[in-house]
Amino acid sequence: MLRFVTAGESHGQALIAWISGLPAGVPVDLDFVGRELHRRQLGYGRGGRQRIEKDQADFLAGVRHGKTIGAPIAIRIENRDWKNWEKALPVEPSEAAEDAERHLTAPRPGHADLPGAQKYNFHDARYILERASARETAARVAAGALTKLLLREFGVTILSHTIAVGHVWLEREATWEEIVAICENLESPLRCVDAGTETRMKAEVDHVLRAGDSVGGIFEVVARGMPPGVGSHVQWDEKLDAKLARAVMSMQAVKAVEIGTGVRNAGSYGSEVQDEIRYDASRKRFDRSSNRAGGLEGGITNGQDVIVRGYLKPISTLRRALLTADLNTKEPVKAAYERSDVCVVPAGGVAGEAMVALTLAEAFLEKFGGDSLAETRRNFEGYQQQLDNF
Ligand code: EPS
Repeated sequence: MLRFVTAGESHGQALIAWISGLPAGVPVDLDFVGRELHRRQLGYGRGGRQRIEKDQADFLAGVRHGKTIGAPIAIRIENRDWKNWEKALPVEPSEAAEDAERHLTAPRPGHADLPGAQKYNFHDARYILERASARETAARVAAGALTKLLLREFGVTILSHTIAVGHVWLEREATWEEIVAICENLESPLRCVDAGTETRMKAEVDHVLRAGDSVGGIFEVVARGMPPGVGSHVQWDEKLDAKLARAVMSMQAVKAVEIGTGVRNAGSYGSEVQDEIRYDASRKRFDRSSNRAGGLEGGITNGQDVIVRGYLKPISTLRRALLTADLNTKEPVKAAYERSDVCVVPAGGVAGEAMVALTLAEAFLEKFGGDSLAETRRNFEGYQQQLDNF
């Protein structure tokens, strides 16, 4: 059973990712993991924090001689910013810390600040925002990179690109080749495959930066190479589309998830939506003339690209602050502002890739199992034969 959790606060010592259930013998390409962490740090519209951090995965357990050993894997990612927060957030009780403490009592509308403070009975949202922060997605990306490496062994590649930033949309389909190219181009400001659209997206970010506002958008994760038959239609909690929706919805600031062109499909006729089936005798596989279903039918992969879109609301930390009520005085005040990003759509896409990879790997291992990569591969190859002879 593949499981993963994270620990860590935005300005604490470090982030921790813990992942267990990967078979033994998966090659762990450390450069690949580092590159994934680096990709998540990029993007036009990020705040000053990314100039402080240089995320690196320190493997504490579960990987030896460059391969997984079947044991739980623990990864540590240092927060370089911790040195600026040590006095404010000491582990031990410290009276001297009081001057350094950075209380936040004017909860930001849209943030976890207020419901979290009420739930944990703090009259200061500091501890809430520390954990609610999307800094945590660095740990997800590290864990997700390991599942990408597992899936890569079976010919699965997971990438993402930006569909919308604020009011600016990519108004055409992106080809797989374009998505591959834009993911390789680490200089691309917003990871949008269309240069003209990306320029307009940048202008949207510039606009909110000037206005003290923030902007959301849509990222699209595409997983190519998943075999048909992963996931299940038989029970609500076994449906792979549902698991993907939960995984992506769990990301900070994501307020909607779409599989394929699910939103548009709801307003179209059946004949315009369903993807017609054909048989490709050369590959001995069924195929489709389109992929509006996003590679999933009945909660099962159908062999087409798995396509998951995450809709990010604009970040709730605003320089031009909205009205709120103080946690202590209950008086109307302006919401707190502290250093923040104004647009995180490309970073959201990288974290979305990780969540999709973790979810697909879990379902993949449920179907093919195996304690060692060789055993998983035998099971996978047996199934490929079954498909060949179908
Ligand atoms: C975040 C606020 C900003 C972001 C942070 C998420 O951090 P800070 O308050 O230190 O400026 O940069 O994201 C990251 C640090 C990261 O690595 O993604 C928040 O409040 O969610």
